[in-house]
Order: sequence, then structure tokens, then C-alpha cells
Amino acid sequence: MSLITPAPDAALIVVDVQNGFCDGGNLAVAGGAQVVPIINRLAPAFANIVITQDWHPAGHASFASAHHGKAAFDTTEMFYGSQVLWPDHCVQGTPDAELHADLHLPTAQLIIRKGFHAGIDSYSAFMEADRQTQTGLQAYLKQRGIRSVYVVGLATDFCVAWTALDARTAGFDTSVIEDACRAIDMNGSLAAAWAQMQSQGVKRLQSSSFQLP
Ligand code: VGL
Ligand code: ZN
Repeated sequence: MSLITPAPDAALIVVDVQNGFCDGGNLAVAGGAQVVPIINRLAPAFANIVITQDWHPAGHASFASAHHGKAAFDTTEMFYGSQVLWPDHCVQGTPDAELHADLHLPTAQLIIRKGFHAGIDSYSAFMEADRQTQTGLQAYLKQRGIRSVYVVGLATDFCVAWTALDARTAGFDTSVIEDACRAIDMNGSLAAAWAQMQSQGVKRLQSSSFQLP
């Protein structure tokens, strides 16, 4: 089997590798920090790297604490549809929102923040949960001539999956590097995310498939 060498017009999208989603964080994903060395190893193979950061104002509408009588991991109806309610996490300017200290991506060109509108969540790095509001990432990547994207980070079944699905919709050749991601996996969300991604033509790869410099 031949190894993958990312093309010059490919981008690595590193999703939400923040303290909040790693061990000790406010919305810790099991094994979250384990993706850090894998992403650090993959990064030199990519000419283009974009980092995302979940970046919520205090009191954000995705926080259970903002909804009377609700607990974390309950759901509620927002104006745009069903929303899982989370513990307060990745509040702007707090240590929980900082990128993991061991993430070493000196060549990354853009950090895109999302989830900063008080009343709208944004799992996807491309489009907010109202499915109307663009983050600007699609235009950025298109203007830079990017044709394919490889998505890694946290969490597989939420921000990684939504980002990959929107990348497909935007016309990018899209892959998720599975072992460079970790999942929240609540109520079958991980299997559902993979089924949806695969039905939309998102490729499922492993980091061992890459030719690394
Ligand atoms: C995420 C839940 C809430 C993620 C962000 O990065 O997958 N999940 N906010
Ligand atoms: Zn969030």
C-alpha cells in the first residue's frame, strides 16, 4: 500500500485541541491529549495548516448553566433546532480555551475561532449551528486555492464531524484521520457521525497511512 503525501493544495484542519477538551478540562474528552503527539507528527507533511478554537462568551447559549432547570448533556430547542447543552467550556480568554500547551504547529497560518455568538453554537469550523452564518473559513480556503482538507482533533463526533461534513458540502476532497481524533460518544453519537460522514464521501484514514517528512 502506498503512503499518502498531501498535495501542495491540501490543508490540515486541527479542530479544538484545547485544554477544555483534554484531561482536566471543563468538557474533557477521554484521551483527548493523546491526539497532540500524533498531530505534531503529521503537521510537517502539510504546506497549509488551519487551527480552530472553540471560543464562547461567558453565559453562552450552549451552556446548561444558561438554561433554568437543565443539566449538562440534556438537550433543548433553540431557534435553529435541537441543541445539546454542555458544561461551561472554552470561555474566551480563560485557560480552558487555550490550545494544548504541547501542540507544536509553528507553521500554522490561521487560527479560526467559532462559537462566539452568544445565542448560536458552532461545532463546524465553516458554518454556525443556525446553518446560515459562515465563519469565513470556506472563503479563506477557496481564496488560497485549497482543494482538499484533512481534519483532525476534538471531538470526532461533534466538531470534527461537522467540520468534515461542511467541508464536503463546500466541495473539498475531505478526509478525517481517525487516530488523530478522540470522541465524546454520547448516545451512539460516534457511530452516527461516522455513518453520516461516510455516506457523504468523507474518507476515513489513519495517521500510519501518511508519508511523513
Ligand atoms: C465541541 C461540544 C461543544 C467539540 C465543542 O469541539 O467537539 N463539542 N463544543
Ligand atoms: Zn463548544
